[in-house]
Amino acid sequence: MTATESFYHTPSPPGLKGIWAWLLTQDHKRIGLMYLWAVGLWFCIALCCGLLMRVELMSAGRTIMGPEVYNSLFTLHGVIMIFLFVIPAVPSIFGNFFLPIQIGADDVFFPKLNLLSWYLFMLGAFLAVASLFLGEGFPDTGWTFYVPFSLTTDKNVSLTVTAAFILGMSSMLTGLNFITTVHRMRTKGMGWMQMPLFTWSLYATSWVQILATPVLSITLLMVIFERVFAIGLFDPGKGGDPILYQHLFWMYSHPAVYIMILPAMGVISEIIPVFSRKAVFGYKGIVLSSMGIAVAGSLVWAHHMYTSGMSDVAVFVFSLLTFLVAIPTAVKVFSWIATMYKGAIEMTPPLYLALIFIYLFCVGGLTGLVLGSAGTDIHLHDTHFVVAHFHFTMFGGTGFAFFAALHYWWPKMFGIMYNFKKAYIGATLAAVGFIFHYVPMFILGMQGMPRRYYDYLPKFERGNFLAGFGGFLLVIGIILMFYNLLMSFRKRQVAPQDPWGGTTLEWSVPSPPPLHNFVEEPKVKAYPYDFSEVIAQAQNDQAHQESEK
Ligand code: HEM
Ligand SMILES: [Cu+2]
Repeated sequence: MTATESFYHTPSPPGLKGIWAWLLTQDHKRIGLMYLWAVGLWFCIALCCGLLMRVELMSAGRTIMGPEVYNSLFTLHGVIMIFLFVIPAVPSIFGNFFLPIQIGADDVFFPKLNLLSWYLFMLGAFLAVASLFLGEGFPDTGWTFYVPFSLTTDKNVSLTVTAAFILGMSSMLTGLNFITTVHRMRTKGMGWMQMPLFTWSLYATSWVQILATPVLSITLLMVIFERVFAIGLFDPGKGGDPILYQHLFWMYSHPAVYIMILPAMGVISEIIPVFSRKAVFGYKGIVLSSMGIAVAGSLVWAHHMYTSGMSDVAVFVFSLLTFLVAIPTAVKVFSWIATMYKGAIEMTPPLYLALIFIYLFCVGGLTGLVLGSAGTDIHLHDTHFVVAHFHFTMFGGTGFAFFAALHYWWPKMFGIMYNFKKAYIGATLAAVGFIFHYVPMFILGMQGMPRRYYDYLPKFERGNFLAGFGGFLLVIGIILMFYNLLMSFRKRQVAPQDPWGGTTLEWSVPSPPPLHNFVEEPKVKAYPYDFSEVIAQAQNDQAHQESEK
């Protein structure tokens, strides 16, 4: 143990005990952990919904549930996965915990606002689930709440939409907090180009959060107004336009995929240099590409609407812009690969998960180009190809980056180490299951199996059976990974301050960190990924061992 008490032992505000020391805390690390447990719980629930749907689809016709239940599960799965897992997971958990430490600060700029964000998140989550049991039953619109169906269905759409509205507020406040923290709280001597890449990615994400989320909030309010007052915003009979809804919805929801993926890319940009013992290749390139993705990614929303009857010119322009986003994305992938090239690679579970991320995310990204080009999209729109594509990017991407981040920062957050062998087995099983689960869906989609359908033609049965089988492998792998991490609480194998040889500031503080993060003034390196000391230390240790032999 270190002489300084960890933040587990010193609550903020002081004097609070037990559960209140957590529920009223203003410490960014405790709030990060509170998000961890909440988000983890939601993820498991949504995972179960997904698996149940997949079981239903394993054979044609009715298998374990009726179509109504399927539609509800389907909406529940989408809403939870998007609004309660992939959007908040990395920024709210790891961003809250590590952003202040990485820039040498005590806390975020607005600690109380941070706590409020957590409460809004919990309130939104609670309302989303409550709408399942209130009214006529859970909405069956899918997470996109498309009009006109969302206006006419007698299910409890208004409440779910309100929940999404509140979740949006939570997300905006977190973004605002991070931007202010980065601008105002960087420790003395840390210039913009000395900031770790994870912090940079969160900074870019935060701008998207505060600029795009209001669009969604207004759109959702419009849906509520339509449902309650029928003023005709979207109803052509009253001079409204249903396509307007799609534009407004995707003006948020496409940028939202960058809210999901940018922090994930930030995690990978931390992990790759550490385990290659090499300065990240093209630091500035990664920084600029984060900002580039944030800007370009906000201009491509209508690629979700090629088949909705836009003009050909609009289709052409949005297709072109969509392809432009691929450039900054590819810059990142090439930088990661170039960082590993001729590096002293040390294989560990976080690096292994990061490599799985790169592979799955590339498949997701490249199939995104297939959908981004209008010609092929006409054929593939609303087929299972789309389902495979977005699970590859969101689950293979953000999901696996989340697992990687958990394994990378676990020793720092809890001060304990987990079992490597079990982590590898879990990760491998999850990755193999993932491929068996989603690759068949690409093929099914190309053959014409629609998405969001309860039943399908008998000729699609084999592919769906395989996908269901892969789904089980995937879920077993994930359970194993989580189980292994949780078991580390039982074994309590103490983790050192810097188990991986990391160079960013979080590795210069005790594991777990003390309340005020830094015991002494943090020393800022001229360049955040300078491994010369770590390598020299390792060589020293080795020489020492050999002289002792
Ligand atoms: C990070 C993980 C995941 C995310 C972010 C995610 C997200 C989503 C989203 C947004 C939808 C679309 C819902 C809609 O259109 O309303 C969806 C559909 C679906 N998901 Fe997931 N999901 C994840 C994991 C899983 C897993 C593990 C399974 C199965 C074991 C699964 C099975 C399904 C199924 C069967 C559908 C319906 C597909 C359709 O017909 O369009 N998902 N998911
Ligand atoms: Cu999009």
